[in-house]
Amino acid sequence: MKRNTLLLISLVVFSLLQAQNFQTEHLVSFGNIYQPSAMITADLDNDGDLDILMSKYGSESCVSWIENFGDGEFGIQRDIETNIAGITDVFVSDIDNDGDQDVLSASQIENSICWYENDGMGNFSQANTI
Ligand SMILES: [Ca+2]
Ligand SMILES: [Ca+2]
Repeated sequence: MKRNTLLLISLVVFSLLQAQNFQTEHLVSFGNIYQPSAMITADLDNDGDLDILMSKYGSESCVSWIENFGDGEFGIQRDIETNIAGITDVFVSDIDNDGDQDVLSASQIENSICWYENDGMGNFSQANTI
């Protein structure tokens, strides 16, 4: 009996998980996305919604963010860094403990880790090399 109950619970959970279908994909288009290397979401302008932070690795290596308008629509690509080659990863954290999300980047080619101070509205400082 106990085994049958566990089997029934497992089947119900499995059925519920199978019922979670994703709807149609939504393309976030903001121009050339050549050789993207990393992407995360974070509220970079403190308006309560998750924006997109991304990096590109190749000849157009950069760190950029795209504002989420909160209704499934996104703004234009805003560059944070365009002078460091080979950016392989991005991360966010409140590095200076002022309540907003600052951005970090890692470059495989330049063997560097940098952070960019956020003014709280999505405007970022020049690179601070760590
Ligand atoms: Ca936001
Ligand atoms: Ca901060």
